[in-house]
Amino acid sequence: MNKIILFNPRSANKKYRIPNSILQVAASINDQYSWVIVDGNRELNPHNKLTESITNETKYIGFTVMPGPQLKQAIPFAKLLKQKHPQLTMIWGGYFASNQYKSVLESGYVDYVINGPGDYAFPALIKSLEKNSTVDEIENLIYIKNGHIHKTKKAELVNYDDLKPLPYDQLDTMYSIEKYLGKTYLGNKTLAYHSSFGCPFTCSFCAVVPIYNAKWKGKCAQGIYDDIRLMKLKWGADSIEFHDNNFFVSEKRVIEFSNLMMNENMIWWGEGRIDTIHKYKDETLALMRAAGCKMIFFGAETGNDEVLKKMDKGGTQTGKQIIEFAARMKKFDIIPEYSFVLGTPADTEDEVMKQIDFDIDFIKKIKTVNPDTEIIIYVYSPVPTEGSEMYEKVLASGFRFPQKLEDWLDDKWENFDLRKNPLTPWLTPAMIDKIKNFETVLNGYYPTVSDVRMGKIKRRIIKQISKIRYQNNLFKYPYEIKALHKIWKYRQPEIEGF
Ligand code: B12
Ligand code: SF4
Repeated sequence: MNKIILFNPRSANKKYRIPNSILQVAASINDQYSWVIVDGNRELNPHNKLTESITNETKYIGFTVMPGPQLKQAIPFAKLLKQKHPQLTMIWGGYFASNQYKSVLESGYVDYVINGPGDYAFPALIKSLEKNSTVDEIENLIYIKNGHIHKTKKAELVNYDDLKPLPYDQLDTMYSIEKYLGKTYLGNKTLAYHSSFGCPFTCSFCAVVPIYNAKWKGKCAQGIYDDIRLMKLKWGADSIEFHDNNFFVSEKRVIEFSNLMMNENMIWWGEGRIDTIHKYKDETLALMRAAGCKMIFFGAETGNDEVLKKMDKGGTQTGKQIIEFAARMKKFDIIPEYSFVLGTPADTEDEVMKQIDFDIDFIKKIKTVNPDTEIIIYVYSPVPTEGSEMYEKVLASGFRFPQKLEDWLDDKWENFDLRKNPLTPWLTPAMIDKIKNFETVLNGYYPTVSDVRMGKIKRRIIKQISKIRYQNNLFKYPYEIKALHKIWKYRQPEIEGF
């Protein structure tokens, strides 16, 4: 008896997390309608499970969709379900759906896209559809009206403290929560937790920007702590991954949270900005570490101040600061996990290549200052940040997103999503090779600490093998390192998450 089915398409082969996106949507309707979650990560045959879950009472089916591998189930399953059950209303949400709404809606098998947070939009939509009343006034909605795509007004940011609690107990009856708390570098039972919406910045390569327009709102420290305590006492969570786009916006919130966590003996990780946290007082950094903060993910992006400007990185981040901050984090024993975006557009091919060389050299400098710094390398993949200088350049170069939803299933667009090969006209194969080969050698010389299966001996062997290449910039054809990565199933946090 499920009025609503909520589907989380497979996103991870092994380390799957609590499906927070779809669970938060379930929370929004929990006291009003019957629902069931189908988690593609936990099902051998999710399509069968979806079909079995459809009862006479089922009227709505919601998919959460981020770019990349989730599309492999999302697209064909939505198409098949709609063909077989045309009476079902198909609703998509999540970053892919919000940013690529045009191809999603024009596919003909998705009826509504929730544009950003669904906490109020989703129950409002269901209520209207149940009453057969107009949906035009519902904020955060995109749909086709009279043959044209119609976007309703964006809602003010949701106040996180007002949201209904996540229905963990109900999820546990469908999929055991314990199995969602996997082993990571942080602990044996790591909880994925999301505590804020948006981000106050407007980096022109970032998919958060078109959805949140430089706004951020977070749950209060006490509320986060209460949830975490519950997960610790009930299911034994011993560590936390914060999935916020920017967990550290408010120093006050971080101090309050750290004070609460002081005696919990739990390790935690989150994402933040270098310039924001560089402004934190020394006492705050020491407090965070004492309270369990062991590693923080930062978008370093590039060491070139000119490119940082073009990226609209905002704030005060500079190349000099990125290096200084890596050294500062070492003092506090917090590992900075720096992500770089290589291969941004420039006026000439020569400039693009010079920029790649510059950043390779810059990453090596960071490693000298603080060898513990984890480096994540992405190749720049455009997101539709309309109006930004960078996106204008992208369009001028001839780059276009797929027009048809099913085109996203093509291998080349999957590589695009994984930020591995972005199909951007200004990047030549030689440039991609250089970035990839450097990444392989870097991961050989400095294997990520987040690969918990890789023991000391393996680390020593691969480091030794990669040494001459790394020290002498001999990055071409690193087949021997690639072979070891393959045999040892080296895990890349940039694809599989932390
Ligand atoms: C967890 C996570 C993952 C996990 C997947 C976890 C899982 N499901 O098992 C892993 C680590 C595997 C992953 C991988 C990737 N991810 Co990811 N991921 C996230 C992360 C950190 C959290 C998602 C989450 O739980 N959010 C919490 C919920 C509550 O928020 P939400 O998803 O926005 O949901 C709300 C609304 O969007 C809406 N909504 C969402 N779904 C639905 C569905 C319906 C029916 C409705 C009505 C509403 C609705 O309502 C929700 C409540 O308000 C986000 C960043 C973020 N902060 O969201 C990135 C993020 C979604 N990932 C991103 C990317 C790019 C990827 C990758 C493709 C690439 C990469 N290299 O990182 C890979 C590959 C994906 C894959 N394998 O499919 C980007 C997407 C950017 C873009 N271009 O659109 C994000 C935004 C990170 C970023 N800032 O760049 N990811
Ligand atoms: S600071 Fe991070 S999350 Fe915020 S807009 Fe920039 S890249 Fe996106």
